[in-house]
Formats: sequence, structure tokens, C-alpha cells
Amino acid sequence: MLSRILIANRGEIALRIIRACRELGIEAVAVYSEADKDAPYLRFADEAICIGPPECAQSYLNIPRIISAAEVADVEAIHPGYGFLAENTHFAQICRDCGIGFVGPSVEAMKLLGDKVAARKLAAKASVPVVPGSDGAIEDESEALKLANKMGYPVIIKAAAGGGGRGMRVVHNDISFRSSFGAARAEAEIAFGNSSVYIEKFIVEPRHVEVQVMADSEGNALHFYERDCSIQRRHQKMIEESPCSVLDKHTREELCESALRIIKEADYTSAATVEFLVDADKNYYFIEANTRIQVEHPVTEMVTGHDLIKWQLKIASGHTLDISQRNIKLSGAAIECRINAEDPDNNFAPCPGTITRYVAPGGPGVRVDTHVHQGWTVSPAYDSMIAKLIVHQRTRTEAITTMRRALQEFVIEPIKTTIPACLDILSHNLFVKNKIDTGFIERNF
Ligand code: MV4
Repeated sequence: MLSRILIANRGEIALRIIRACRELGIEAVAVYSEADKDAPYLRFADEAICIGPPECAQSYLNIPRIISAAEVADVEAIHPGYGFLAENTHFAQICRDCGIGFVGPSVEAMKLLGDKVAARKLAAKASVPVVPGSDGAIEDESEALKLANKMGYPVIIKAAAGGGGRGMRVVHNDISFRSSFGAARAEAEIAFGNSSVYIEKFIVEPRHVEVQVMADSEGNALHFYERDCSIQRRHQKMIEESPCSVLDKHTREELCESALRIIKEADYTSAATVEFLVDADKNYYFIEANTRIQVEHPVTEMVTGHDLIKWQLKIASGHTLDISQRNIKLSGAAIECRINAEDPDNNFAPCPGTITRYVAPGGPGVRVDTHVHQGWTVSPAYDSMIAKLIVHQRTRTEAITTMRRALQEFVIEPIKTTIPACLDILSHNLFVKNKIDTGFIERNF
């Protein structure tokens, strides 16, 4: 087993990783910015090193400072968490060059899946359904226009280096295609330093369903079923659940097997998420793969009983996935609500400030993943997510009931949070009836 690692992150995921380390007997070295110097979770780490001022660029995104901390603390590996440097291939390469392990995939696998065009080709090669579209990146506008006409509108233009909704344009006719194509390329060049774009048929009102996968360094790969992440606002997920209750057993098996084929084809190690769109007829199409542990991993942990962070750490330690697929069982239904310090009445503007009253919910089936507490000051320097409320019950209906009860118990004052917005969604007749898709928030709220 690894004996000492550094956690290059902050907040709830830093605490989540520290907890897994302690249970595995791995020493955890935390890093923190000046804004996080009083975070109680730092006490649970074996050592805590200040890496700079609050601004991300000078702390959690600052590669030389993080590598220096890793060298000084003499760790064997770095866990990047999610966000920040988690999918930065340059960072992973530097870790490798410095002889520091990276709790994640190889640089090669990260590069391959980070390129959405390459990932699409890989999926097709692995006989996984992809959305009909261009064979690869498309440079020539008239060629792209021809293809758009052949596929039929609407089509979506996506940046090869994009992902997670960044650098996308939906186009409904030739006129808007002509004005969007060049603009999308220019935008991609500015945003990602890569003007490469591709086009896909636009799937109308799909569900966003993603498969959790884990692979070891000996080529064993297992899936931990799927999450439905359709409840999102402006590409920010608000509520996630597992399983996706519209999938029948056969479709679920096909979907999860498809995800595994992609991961095996990529010669992948560690945790990955393979994202699909599922249309109204239950057809599924691969769209992209994420090479990190994701925010919403707890819903998968609740329904499978597996600790995914521990699996990441064991695999990074050279252990094999010594379990069989048939022993990973789906049990019940789990839902996660993201509690963000945002004002739903002010277009979800970030709402930093000091929490003077904090009471967390509890009771059967309730899990709270957070680093905040009474007296904590939410900094404007970071992402507004301050807690994740996860519930697990035998059925989706019971999970909704427990989630509503837990949200009602949750007190975070005086800052504004997404608790009331989550309650509104969980009380919506169409959510309860499981009639959801990625357009749910925009249509109903
Ligand atoms: C799509 C799509 C429809 N058709 N691709 C959004 C996040 C990124 N992972 C991929 N996304 C989408 N890809 C095809 N071929 C719909 C989305 C999508 C979306 C698109 C535009 C506006 C809002 C959206 C919300 C969720 C998903």
C-alpha cells in the first residue's frame, strides 16, 4: 500500500480523501491556501502545508507550489480530487517526471479521453454507439454544411478540447450554421488553444446518464452501474441519482458493458466516468469520458456499497480489483443534492459569507459530505458548492421522501443556498414521476 500521499485539493473532497486515507492507514498530507487555513479538516491530515494566497492560480492551480509541497513532505503520490488539476495532462506529466505517483490514469489515457474527437473514434472502434456525426474533426465549412444537411437539423457543434458543455453551439438551419461554424472554431481557439471542432446530430431532450468505471493496472475493469445526472442548470448538475430508473435490466447491462469496452480500449487505470445521452426511445449514445473521480460519486457508493476513493488508492498502490462484476450489486436508490452558496432568487449568483448557524440533517439513510460548519466563511475565491446531501433508501420514491425531509432539516444561515431550489425540484410532480431530461430545469423553473 502507498504509505503517504498529498491531496492537491480543498473542501469536501479533500476531507473525503483524508478519511479514506486514514481508514487505509495511508498518511495524508493536505495543502491549503490562506483562505482555508482554519479549515478543521486540516487537523485530520498528518501534515498540512500552506501553498499560497486564496486565488486558485496562486494556490490550488499552482503546479510548482504543489510539486514543491509534495517534495518537501516526501509523499509517494498525489490525489488531485476533482476540478483544479485533476484533468490537467501537463500536471500529470510533471508528477511522472518528478517520480511522484498520480492517483488517476496514465498521461496517455488522460490525453486520449480528453480529446473528444479521439474519444469518439475510440468508442466507435469499441463498437459503442456514438451520436451520428462527423468522422473526426472538421475544418472545412462547406464540407461541414453538407454533412449537417445530410444528417438533418438540429446539429450541435462541439470543441474537440471542450467537454462539460463548454464550447458547444446548437444550430437549427443553414444560415445559423454558416455564422456559428467559424465562430465556434474561433471560440475554441481562444478558450482551449485548439480550434478543432466536430459536429453531431443534436439529440432533443435527452437524459444524461453516466457509467462509473474502475480499472486496475493489470487490465481488469469493472463498472459500478450508472447515475442519472439530467437535473442540471447551465451545465451545472444540481441533483444526481443512481440507478437511472428508466433503464431496464438489459439496457443497463448493454450500457455498462459499452462503458467497459471504451475503458479497456483506452488501456485505462483508476476511476473513470463514461457519459452517454439517452433519448426518449432509450437509445444511448456515448458523448465523452471523464478521467477523474466525480462530485457525484457518493450516490454510486451508496447503491453499491463500495468506497470508490479507497479503490482509487488501492489501485494506485498496485492492488488489483479482486472482486467480480457479479459481486457488485445494485441495492436501492440514492439521490444527491448539491448545496451551493448561491442565491436562487438572484439568478444563482454566488453568495459567499460567514455561516453563523449550521445544523446538518441526519437519521436513517442520510449522508452529508461537507467541510463547512458553524462559523465557517465561504470564500468568493472558489466554487460555490459547500455541501453534498446524499440519501439512500430502498426505492426512488422513498429516497425522494427522505431527501425532502433532510433538506427541510438542513439549516445554513444567513447565506443563501440552493436548498430551497432543490426542495422545489424534489416536490415537482414531473420529477417525482421520473419524467426528467436535461431540459427539465429550463422548462419548469
Ligand atoms: C449533446 C446534446 C444533444 N445532442 N450532444 C452537454 C454537456 C456535454 N457533456 C454534452 N452536452 C450535450 N451534448 C448531442 N449530440 C445535449 C447536451 C446538453 C445540452 C446542450 C445544450 C444546452 C443544454 C444542454 C444540457 C444538457 C446536455
